[in-house]
Amino acid sequence: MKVITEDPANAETPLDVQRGIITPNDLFFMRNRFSFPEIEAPAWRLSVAGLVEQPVSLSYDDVLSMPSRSFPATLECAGNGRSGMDPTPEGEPWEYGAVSTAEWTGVPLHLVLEAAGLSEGVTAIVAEGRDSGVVSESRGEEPFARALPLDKALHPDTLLAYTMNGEPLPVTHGFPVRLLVPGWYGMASVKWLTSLRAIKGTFDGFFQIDRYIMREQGSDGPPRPVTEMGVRSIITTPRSGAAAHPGTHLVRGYAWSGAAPVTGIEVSTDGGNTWEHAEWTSGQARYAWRSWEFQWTADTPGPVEIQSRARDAAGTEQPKHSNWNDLGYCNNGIQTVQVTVIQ
Ligand SMILES: Nc1nc2c(c(=O)[nH]1)N[C@H]1C(S)=C(S)[C@@H](COP(=O)(O)O)O[C@H]1N2
Ligand SMILES: [Mo]
Repeated sequence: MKVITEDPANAETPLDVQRGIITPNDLFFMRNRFSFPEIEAPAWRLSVAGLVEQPVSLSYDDVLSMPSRSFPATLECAGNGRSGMDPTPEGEPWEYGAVSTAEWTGVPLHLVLEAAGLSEGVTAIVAEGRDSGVVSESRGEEPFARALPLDKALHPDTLLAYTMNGEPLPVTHGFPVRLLVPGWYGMASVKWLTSLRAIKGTFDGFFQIDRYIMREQGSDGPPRPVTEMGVRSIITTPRSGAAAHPGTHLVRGYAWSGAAPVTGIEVSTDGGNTWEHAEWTSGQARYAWRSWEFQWTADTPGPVEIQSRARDAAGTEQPKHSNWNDLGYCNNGIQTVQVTVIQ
């Protein structure tokens, strides 16, 4: 792993170790605000309360005994690629490896919410994790908590996830139970989940109103919460800075989008002047990225800029540059890999 900070543990998956669609658990990127909470499964409870008819408290075994679903989904940190923004905003200096994919199993969240019975007028579910710490001088200590709008909370693909690639969730990824909000940036997938609270109106937690919001340059509107992952592709081979001899080389990478499956992938080896179709090497999936490859023939010695550009089934094309914002989120702009052709 490429370690960004030791404690809290923040680390990205080195791009060139990624193979196939699934990221092994021990290579899956990690994003943590605080130190890991250690939870004993038998002592853990999930409380479902707030504006509900019947508050519910679930044990780990209760969750395991409920109907479950499994599917692969890509999780990307909203700060992935922040170091590629110009000027570089404050925050963890992620390159392009704060994104990974796992096969998740869990209970559709709506089953648990329906068991508690949501009251009339509920607009969001506040999901809170066991981890906490001082978030700012004025606010003091707060847990990691996020409000999920009701429609997304009730979507059948939003899970209380308890396995990752067929194993119980590792401590580092939210044991015993986390939210899995597929298609959305990672901050929505609250780890070490301990409480779900049905609310009406707004939630003013630090990670809701001071972080994971878009304050776009030149826009006077109120900040928007960060939600769905933008359409994006990354190049995993070659590495930026690599040297290549004249001849044929394989360019490889991944593409994904929160809105819809990705259906188009193109590569440019002349800094974005001309584009050619690359080949998918995995099938279409609703929430998982797809792998692709492209045969590049290096000829004239000198510097070459390799880029990739994805398009999703909703018709959205990956932009050349994303909108710069002071917290450095949602950089789905095209990545440039610099390679030098040498004799
Ligand atoms: N409780 C809790 N949940 C959390 C976080 C956290 O710090 N605490 N970080 C969030 C962020 S910003 C991301 S990108 C994902 C990362 O999930 P991972 O560490 O399993 O890759 O977890 C989210 N859920
Ligand atoms: Mo994140």
